[in-house]
Amino acid sequence: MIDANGTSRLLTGWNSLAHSEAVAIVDDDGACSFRSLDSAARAIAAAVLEQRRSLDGERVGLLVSPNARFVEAFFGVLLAGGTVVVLSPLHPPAETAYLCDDALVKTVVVSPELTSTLGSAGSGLRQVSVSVSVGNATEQGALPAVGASSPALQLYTSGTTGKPKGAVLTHENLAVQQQVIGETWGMSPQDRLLHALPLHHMHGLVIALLTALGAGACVRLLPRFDATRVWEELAHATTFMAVPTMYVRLLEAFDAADERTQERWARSARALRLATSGSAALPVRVGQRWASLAGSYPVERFGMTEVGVGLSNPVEGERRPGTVGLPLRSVEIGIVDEQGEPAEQGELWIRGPSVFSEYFGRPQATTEAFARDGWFRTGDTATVDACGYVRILGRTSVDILKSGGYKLSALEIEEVLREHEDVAEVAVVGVADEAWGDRVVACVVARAGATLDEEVLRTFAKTRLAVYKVPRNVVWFDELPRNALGKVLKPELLRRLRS
Ligand code: MLC
Ligand code: AMP
Repeated sequence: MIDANGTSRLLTGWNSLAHSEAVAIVDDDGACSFRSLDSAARAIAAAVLEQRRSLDGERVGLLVSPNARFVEAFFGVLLAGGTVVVLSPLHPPAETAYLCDDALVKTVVVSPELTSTLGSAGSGLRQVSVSVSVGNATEQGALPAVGASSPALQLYTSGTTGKPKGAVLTHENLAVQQQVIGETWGMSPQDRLLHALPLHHMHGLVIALLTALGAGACVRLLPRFDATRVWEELAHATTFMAVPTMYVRLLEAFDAADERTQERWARSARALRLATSGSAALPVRVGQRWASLAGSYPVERFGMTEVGVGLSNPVEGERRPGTVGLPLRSVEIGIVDEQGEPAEQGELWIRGPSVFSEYFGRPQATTEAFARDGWFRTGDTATVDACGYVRILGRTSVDILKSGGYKLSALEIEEVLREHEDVAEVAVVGVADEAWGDRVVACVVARAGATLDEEVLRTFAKTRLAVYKVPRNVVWFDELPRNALGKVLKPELLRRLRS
């Protein structure tokens, strides 16, 4: 349906590239042009539509490996008028089942090699193979018109209330991001982005993949992050986007390499037009070490699932280590105290056309996420320096952690650990760590007489949670420090863990 804001610029942008023979994706199987991706996307659209005229925003799950097929499935669902919900093989069936239930997913587009990871979550879902024949392609005229305000993507993000929430991003939200991030970072068809980020989050999917494709650039999609492979592939890239943990890993691999390899790798890093860091704070020491090899400090920027990139250091101009730079041209920011009044240091608020519309099926959480006049509360504490560069000082909630760039809810992890019969009490905290940002630690009081150990508890958690949410360490306590109301004192726990 076309709405008051017109048709989807995301899809008109895609259609304008659809006849191009330029290479859009290079994966481990070879190169694909925009034209061939578009033909396959139309075949997927026909398969998910099944004779209907439009999916009218219906949520469709994507459990597709990170290669050209992923892009075909993504645009196939959008061309059919659907909303993409990205699933991940990093999730156990219990978590996939939760996401599908919450999003009311009825159809999943699946890579044949990932079907088994659906497990019990697959029962009751219609499964469409990502490799449907291009001969099925729906003619251009048969595809529905999709409006700018239609939902395009539902990304799951952890919050302070237990289970992850589905942030609904419209076609216009994504089109604005493609345009403004592309402009800010000077993305062009001459770029070749090296991509090793997971595709079930904002960074890998929108900030990296969609922005590059929207600019007509080529994306080298790696099946997963592997430091040596990334170094080798950098020689063919102009652009690289990563989370801080990846820079830490790259520097470790560099230090372990022989001198000739180091020289070669450093040459590739120096030849890059742009290397960005985001999703978590880049430790200044790590950024400086990268700069000593690559000749320039990574462009650090701030983003969120609900916003996309909000602020960035400039590509041309001064990059200030330890800051996330200046607001993008589409973004307004405010820094406010607890009463919502302007303050030198306080919560960062963001407003603008890239900000999401709602948490799916959670009107109360949506209302709470916004302050007056459409300001989105980020939950980050920030301050601005004299030149307008913003510095992120931390989160307003001790229960939101960032590990390797993934946002995690301590409460969600605690709930799962509490299901183990030998756990009497549990509190999950993030211990500051240069490699991970927050290292997730479970502080556990075991039931009397139990013979629980760290590995048993981690294995138990892995059957219920994505691997990256599973605490890296378990520390045993006789009792947890609590206040008079019985609430666990997490700052006190962290102090004890440090001592
Ligand atoms: C992997 N592991 C993690 C982890 N990633 N544990 C905690 N936190 C993480 N982030 C676990 C593995 O399951 C494994 O567990 C062990 O660590 C070693 O695995 P590995 O193979 O060494 O790790 P690897 O798979 O290489 O993963 C590291 C990583 C990955 C940095 C590549 O974490 C990653 O891709 N992070 C990106 C997250 C991201 O894209 N966030 C964007 C959110 S959007 P075990 O038990 O087997 O030892 C956003 C908006 C914005 O934030 O601004 O961008
Ligand atoms: P997510 O919900 O996964 O999109 O994570 C968004 C959160 O990541 C933000 O609210 C910040 O806490 C954090 N974040 C993103 N980029 C940065 C950065 N450059 N520095 C510090 N924190 C960041």
